[in-house]
Parts: sequence; C-alpha cells; structure tokens
Amino acid sequence: MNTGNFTSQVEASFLFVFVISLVLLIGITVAMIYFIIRYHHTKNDKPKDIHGHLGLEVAWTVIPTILVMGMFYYGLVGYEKMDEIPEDAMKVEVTGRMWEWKFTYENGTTTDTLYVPVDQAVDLSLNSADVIHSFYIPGLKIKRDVVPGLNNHMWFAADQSKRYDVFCAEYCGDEHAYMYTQVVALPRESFDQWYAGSGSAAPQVTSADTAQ
Ligand SMILES: [Cu+2]
Repeated sequence: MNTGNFTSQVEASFLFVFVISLVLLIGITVAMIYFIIRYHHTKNDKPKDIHGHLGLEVAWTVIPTILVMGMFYYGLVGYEKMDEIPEDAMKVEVTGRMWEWKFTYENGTTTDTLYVPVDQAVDLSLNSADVIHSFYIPGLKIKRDVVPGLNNHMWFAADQSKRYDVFCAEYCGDEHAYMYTQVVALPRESFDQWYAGSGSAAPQVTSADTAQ
C-alpha cells in the first residue's frame, strides 16, 4: 500500500539491504557451525599453516564490493529523486523550535498542523529557530535535518487522504519526545476551501486512520 511518492522506492531499498544481510547472516552462521565440528581438535591434532589463497582473497574482496555498490546505487538513485523538487510544488515554510513545529503557507497563513492537498507535490523549506531538529514523516518515508542557519528542502506528495504522524528525529532537549504534529492530506476541494478562508476551523479528513 503506497501512501507517498517515495514509499515503494524506500521500501525496495530496505528490502534489498535486508535480504543481503539475511543471506550473509545465515551463510556465516552455517559456515561457523560447520567449521567448529569439522575442525574440532579431537579430529585434527596438527594444524597446518596457510600462507594465503589468491582465489579466496579476490572473491572476498570482489563480492562484498559488488554488494555494497548495489546498496549505494539504490540509495543514490532514491536520494536524487528526493532532491528533484517539481516546479509546480506548493511551497510551505517549516520552522522548528524547542519544542514545536510551525507551518507558513504562501498566502501568509500559519498553522501547527500541516494541511496539504492529496496528490500535490509539496516543497518544505526547513528552518530552525534554535537547535538542530529533524522533520520526520514515517508514513511517507521521508526525513531531513532542520539545522539553524541552513535552509534544507524536502518534498513529497501524499497519495491518500489521511493523517500522517510527524516526529522530531533529532534529540533537541527536555520535550523532544513531545515535538509531534501531523500532516493532514485533504481532498483538493476541502483543502482549497480551507485555504481560501484560512483562519477558519481546521478541516477534517474523511478517513480516521493515521498512516504509520
Ligand atoms: Cu526537535
């Protein structure tokens, strides 16, 4: 189930790394157990010295290099997409401070919950008023540091009308754990209505689920 434009790509990268790790874990464990039994001192009283094996050394250099380059490739491709903000993206200023988030829209409206239309690219301009925070939307599989003096950008498009949790993912003091808000993705008409009459009661999503 997709909920954001990066979800399937991030999940595929995680699965790729996970499968490689699992195969290695099982392979190493099985080899270790086999060696313990096969080369037990009761069966082999005189150990031989081995002065290297070219074939093995090439294999254990080349194979991990290919695997790590594969992981790097997946990560790089995903990172590049996250860096290419579409021209028609809706711009929102995000300000993090101890211990709350504030959103400022192009018409000057400010909120403490982020309202966006469904299927709309949203360009978040991330600024901090004090220390380092990190803007994290697990349901959309995106996260970026919010650093004082550094204007980072991050974008997404939510493809379902839902509430998405937002956490601060960089420890920033006593109430870091409460630095929580939500992204509410609204059908286009509901969003436009709210945006036109901004300041009026906050809109509700029809579905009560919160994406995890
Ligand atoms: Cu924080």
